[in-house]
Amino acid sequence: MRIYGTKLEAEDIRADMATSVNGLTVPDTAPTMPGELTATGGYAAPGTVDGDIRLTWNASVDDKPGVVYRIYRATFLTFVPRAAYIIATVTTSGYTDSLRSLAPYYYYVDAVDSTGQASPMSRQAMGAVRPPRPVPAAAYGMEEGSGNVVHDSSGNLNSGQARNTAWTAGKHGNALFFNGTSSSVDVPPSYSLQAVRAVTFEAWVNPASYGRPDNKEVVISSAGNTLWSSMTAVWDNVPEASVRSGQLGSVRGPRLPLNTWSHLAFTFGEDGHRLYINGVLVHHNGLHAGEYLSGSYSPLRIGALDISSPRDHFHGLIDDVRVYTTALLPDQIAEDMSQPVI
Ligand SMILES: [Ca+2]
Ligand SMILES: [Ca+2]
Repeated sequence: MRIYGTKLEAEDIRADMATSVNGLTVPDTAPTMPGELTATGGYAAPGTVDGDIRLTWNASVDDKPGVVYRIYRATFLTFVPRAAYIIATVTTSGYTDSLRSLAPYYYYVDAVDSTGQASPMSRQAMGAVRPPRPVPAAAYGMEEGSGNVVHDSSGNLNSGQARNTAWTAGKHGNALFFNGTSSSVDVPPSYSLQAVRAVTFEAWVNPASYGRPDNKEVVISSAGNTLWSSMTAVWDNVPEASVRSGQLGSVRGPRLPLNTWSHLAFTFGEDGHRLYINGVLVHHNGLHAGEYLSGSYSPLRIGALDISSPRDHFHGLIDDVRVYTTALLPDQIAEDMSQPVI
């Protein structure tokens, strides 16, 4: 402790901090433990099992600049971090571990200061590369802006024919306006659209009205009597989705606002039906786990029901339609929401 009869300047205080009262140098302190270590696996590249795992942690605090971090990695949970496991030394609190595979990896991080003192070891984090992201069976950005062909950008050649629609500004770029009485986009059946065990429908919708009370305002429908979905404004004007003409029940959400863009996503898979609005799960019906769709050919219709004579027409704008024959996970739906179909 020091007591002065004068006011010290900052440099004097720092000088006092660095020396003890008896003139000895104050020992350097070790860095604090790197906090909140997380390891987040990215997707493997298509056709591979290789991807990146991103590590982040909270920076250590030390009394001097020049702290570096040592990253330890192993493939088994019980490993004890030591020098042989160090894969990298970095100066910032983040690291991308590239070209990992699908098996889990286990990590620790510690900090070393300019005098060689090490912090306590971080807590362990586990991360794994995710299997390649599902690719759509069909994806429509509706960017054409003229003509009647609506191109599929999935690579599966499932282009559609627009009937009685109008091009207009959309959620992202252009979109199609559906008049509520005769508009639809019709996509012929194809092998790539066969939904056998699972399906996902996604679209941005901007309803202009809820239509007649008996109108289902269909956004996407597919597979005739096998896969059926009406995604906005069923009998009481709320979004609803189902498969097999509703034989396995349905999922419903709160009414969508008119003249406003909302993102709708419907998934059906081994654990049932899920309906998401703006990326938020609003209804999960898991009662029919283990039941699957039939493998029949699957015509696809946007903006109307997929029967030979279209009905239950949607009124308003539709943009960025995606169809998968897998059930997307919630974070994958959020990714699609944030990215236009290109
Ligand atoms: Ca230090
Ligand atoms: Ca668009």
